[in-house]
Amino acid sequence: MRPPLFRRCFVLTQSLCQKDPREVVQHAVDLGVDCVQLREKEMTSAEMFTWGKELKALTDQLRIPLVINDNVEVAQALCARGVHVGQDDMHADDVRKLVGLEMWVGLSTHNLDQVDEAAEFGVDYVGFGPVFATETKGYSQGLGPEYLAAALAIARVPLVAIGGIQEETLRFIPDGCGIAQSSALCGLE
Ligand code: TZP
Ligand code: MG
Repeated sequence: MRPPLFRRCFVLTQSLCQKDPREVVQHAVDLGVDCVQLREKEMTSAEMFTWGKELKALTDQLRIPLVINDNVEVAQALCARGVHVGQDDMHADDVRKLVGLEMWVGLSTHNLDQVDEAAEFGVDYVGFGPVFATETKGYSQGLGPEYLAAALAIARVPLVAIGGIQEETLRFIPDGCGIAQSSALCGLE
């Protein structure tokens, strides 16, 4: 298996931050975050581009990669390091054709079949979850750490666990698995 591209990704949504998101990013990086994914479901592309440009300058300065959730055009316009899509977004295969081989393509997965087929789409990593219950996406139940271990065992590309990963749940994440966190980091004060 290829080495992971990052170990701890901050899934950043401006409105979830308790203080200036730029300060939150800086704080998160001090805690060991080595990738930022910009996830702004409520913004127009223009708003996302404006905010993303500022964030890109910051992540460049901090020397960590910036990944854009869902919006391939914004990812390209920002020269982001990667783009992350879900099962209901543009198909990962088509994203790859659009962005070429340089940009990372990440894909969210929620079961073993999706993890298995992701490698065929030429993605660079998969997100897998929700591993635990999370209010961020309204899941009252997670898939559980055993299912995560099963996903990791069959994954042919690096796998990143997501959903409800907090200080208390971190110990259930197996070695070799990356993590992605939203609320735990957006809530930094
Ligand atoms: N996909 C599955 S759960 C989730 C996403 C984007 C949200 C994760 O957020 P949190 O706040 O770290 O539980
Ligand atoms: Mg999506």
